[in-house]
Amino acid sequence: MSERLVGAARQAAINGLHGWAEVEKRDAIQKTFHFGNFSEAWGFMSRVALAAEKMDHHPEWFNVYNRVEIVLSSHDVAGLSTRDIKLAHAIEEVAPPRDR
Ligand code: H2B
Repeated sequence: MSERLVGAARQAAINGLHGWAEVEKRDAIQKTFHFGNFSEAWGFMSRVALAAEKMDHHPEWFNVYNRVEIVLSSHDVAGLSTRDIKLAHAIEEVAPPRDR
């Protein structure tokens, strides 16, 4: 378990990510990914799921056809932690080029 990210460390961590934004009225970050079709979106979700299982840290997400919206937050600290930032970086590695 790691601690909630606050202050300058939090800002630096978010700034180090591409396209991730803070969620309004919630201590979490979000990003939406776009694909050519459902199959590509599902392939991406499968890769993210494997990474998440390895890290024992899991995304909240919503998929409709070719779009995947992901929210990252650490439930055990009720907010953003370094585990969310690590998972966000892992997600970027398997993200489609247009969203990187
Ligand atoms: N994922 C997220 N996003 N937050 C958590 O606090 C969390 C998790 N906890 N995945 C993990 C699993 C925990 O429940 C297990 C028991 O390690």
